[in-house]
Amino acid sequence: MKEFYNPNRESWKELLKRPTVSLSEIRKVVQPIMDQVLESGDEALKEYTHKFDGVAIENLVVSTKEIEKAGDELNKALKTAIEVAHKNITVFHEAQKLKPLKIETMEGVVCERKSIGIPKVGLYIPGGSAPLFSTVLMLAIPAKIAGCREIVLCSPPDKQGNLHPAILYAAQISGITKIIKVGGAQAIAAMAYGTETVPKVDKIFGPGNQYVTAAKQLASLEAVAIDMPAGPSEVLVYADEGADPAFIAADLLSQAEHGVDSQVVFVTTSDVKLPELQKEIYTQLRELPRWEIAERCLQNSLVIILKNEEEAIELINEYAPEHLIFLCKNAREMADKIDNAGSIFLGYFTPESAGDYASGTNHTLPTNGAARAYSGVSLDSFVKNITYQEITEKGLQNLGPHVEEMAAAEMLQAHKNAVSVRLKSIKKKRS
Ligand code: HSO
Ligand code: ZN
Repeated sequence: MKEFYNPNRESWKELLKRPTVSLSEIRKVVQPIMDQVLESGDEALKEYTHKFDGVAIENLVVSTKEIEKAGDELNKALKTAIEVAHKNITVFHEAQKLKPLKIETMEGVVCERKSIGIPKVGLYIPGGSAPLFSTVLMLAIPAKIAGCREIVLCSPPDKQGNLHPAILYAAQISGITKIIKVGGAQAIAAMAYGTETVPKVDKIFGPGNQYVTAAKQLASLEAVAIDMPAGPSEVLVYADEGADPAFIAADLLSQAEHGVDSQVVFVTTSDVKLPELQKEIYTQLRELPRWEIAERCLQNSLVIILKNEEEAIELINEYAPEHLIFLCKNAREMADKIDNAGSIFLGYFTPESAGDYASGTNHTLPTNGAARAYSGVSLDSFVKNITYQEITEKGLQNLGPHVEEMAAAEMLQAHKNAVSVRLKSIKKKRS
């Protein structure tokens, strides 16, 4: 990790730049795949699965039997853990339900707002070296609570043509029944356009590699919405002298092991013993099965030592981390000054992994500085709000003349007439 002592403010922007990749080259690879899926549907999906995943798939749909027996292949402790996570994520996302709103803005004029589940949603779950079955819970649970009517899950098969049983089990306990063995840009295209077996959806969710991200962006230019542009994982850890270097090291490594393009940043203002921390990082790193990935990620990562807490807050807000961990005594006080972060972890005993898996918050969060303007996935991501209004005769008499006035000033006579004809009719009835 590169160390920076009191970097001056002018250098922050450059210092905090993420190692970004340009998606324009990748789009050139992805576009023909998407076009092919649009043209030949399932046949294209099978071809690409053969080409990219190295397996010939007869039936793209996971059978009910496969889903039902997935639990038998998992040990009891893992099943219990998935169930605990399921419960906590459900409790937190249930609590996000908004009550319908109804208010009389003026006598006889009633305005309402009600949230409705997006009817058809598609969830993408990456395969590869680590099967992220936790992401199934993070997406499927809020989709169910929101009342989405059709939920389809796509994930790439392994060389034997199967999905990981933990992915199937997490889907099963979340009530997902339509699971398709397809990954990559072809899966995104299938959900965006629809094929014989994959229904066309209204919104696509979930992380993925650069091809999946590029496909989501291209799909979003057409008739489908996407959750957010997902980039490599990040964490910023802030610690005071009371923080155990073993905790700091473990938290930094927990994100570094995600991928070589992940970024971890350590910020402090106090006497955290950096040589001790560096030693601890390398001791823990040696023991990790994914040490090579984590080590390469650390090469892009930063240690920043600042003068005081105010400066630290400013730098954190400038960086807008996906995950922010406060390993310090005054964690709450610091957190209250943060405007830009995806999710904040408070105090010495709150590791980010808790939120990644099981505390209840969602782990699909804005990366690459998007936390300046975006929130992570939540129940809101799976609903849209419809507004309603109902106006009585009396209400139109109160409001109508003002609408007529405004419409006339905008030179929109037909708008004005829609009020005038009614006001005339009311007048006639009453005379
Ligand atoms: N930290 C990841 C989510 C995850 N971690 C899944 C473990 N499994 C999101 O930034
Ligand atoms: Zn993680």
